[in-house]
Amino acid sequence: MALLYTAAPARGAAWAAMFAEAMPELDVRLAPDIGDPADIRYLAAWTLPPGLIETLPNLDVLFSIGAGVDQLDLSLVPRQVTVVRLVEPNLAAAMAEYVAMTVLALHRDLYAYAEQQRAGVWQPLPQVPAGERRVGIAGLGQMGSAALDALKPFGFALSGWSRSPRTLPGVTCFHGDDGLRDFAAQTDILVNLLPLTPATRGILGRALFERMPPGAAIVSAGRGGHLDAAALVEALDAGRLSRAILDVTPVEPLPAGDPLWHHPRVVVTPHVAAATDNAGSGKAVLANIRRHRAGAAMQGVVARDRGY
Ligand code: NDP
Ligand code: OXD
Repeated sequence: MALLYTAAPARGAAWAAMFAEAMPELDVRLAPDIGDPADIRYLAAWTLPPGLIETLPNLDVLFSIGAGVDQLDLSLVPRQVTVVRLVEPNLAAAMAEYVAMTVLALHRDLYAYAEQQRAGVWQPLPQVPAGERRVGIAGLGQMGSAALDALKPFGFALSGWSRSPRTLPGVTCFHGDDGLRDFAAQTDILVNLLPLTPATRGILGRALFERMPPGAAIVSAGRGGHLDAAALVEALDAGRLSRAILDVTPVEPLPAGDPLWHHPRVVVTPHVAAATDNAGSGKAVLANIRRHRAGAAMQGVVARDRGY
């Protein structure tokens, strides 16, 4: 019985050492050293190397190295293979930090003060109490819930949007396509933590921006495919939106010369909001392999019809 690992080599080495101790009966193979493909029951990947999955006749589970699975072409994955995304506390904790950092920076005008400093301007801006700042989280899963927990102590007026109805203490919850309209209309800072699916592709676009209150800001740490970059630049230039903080961009790395690099009201970080942690991801995958071998439900199983 073997696990084939096909992503960053340093993490592969860390996993191999960890698994050798915790589950010696599992042979961890680091691509391209596949050995006998018939031994491989588990595959761990960020993206699928072309032509690989077809050569693994006994594959049971495909583990994503990240929380999202859109980067894996699931049409290549045989129906009998279970796809599992990463559910791991360090990932959620890192996302909570990123959201707290960016929301507070927007709320307290940090970027405006940085601009003023560059211009040598000493000018206090009006301070809005947190309770009057409406922060909306799109996506109320592992990432969204951790972000809400991090924001609660500041006293923001919190709301959230999901596909199915949710009830969360202290959070005004919206759901579904109809709920999106009302959610957007009452959100000053919108944080995107959605998975990328056919239903969410391009969601950060003109229709949404037009529903948001004038001067609203967005933070996107979901996926680049959520964003219509031209609509964003148009909304920023028209003053409809005040700022955008983007951890994910339609093309990654963001190409040289892309207008997002130099737009004065856009901040770009290079897809680092929550990086997969070597030890934490290894522990999570190991725990899921144990569950699978015991016939128990694994954590993070992807509903392939929903795409997340
Ligand atoms: P989950 O699957 O736990 O949560 C997804 C949430 O999105 C759920 O609340 C779900 O609704 C909601 N959702 C899905 N589709 C829709 C829709 N069509 N309309 C409204 N709501 C929808 O995912 P995670 O929280 O673990 O991760 C979310 C995403 O964050 C990942 O897919 C990945 O793209 C991104 N990510 C980015 C990272 C980075 O470093 N930038 C790091 C980690 C993750 P419901 O509750 O009804 O199911
Ligand atoms: C993820 C990511 O999906 O790092 O985990 O983006």
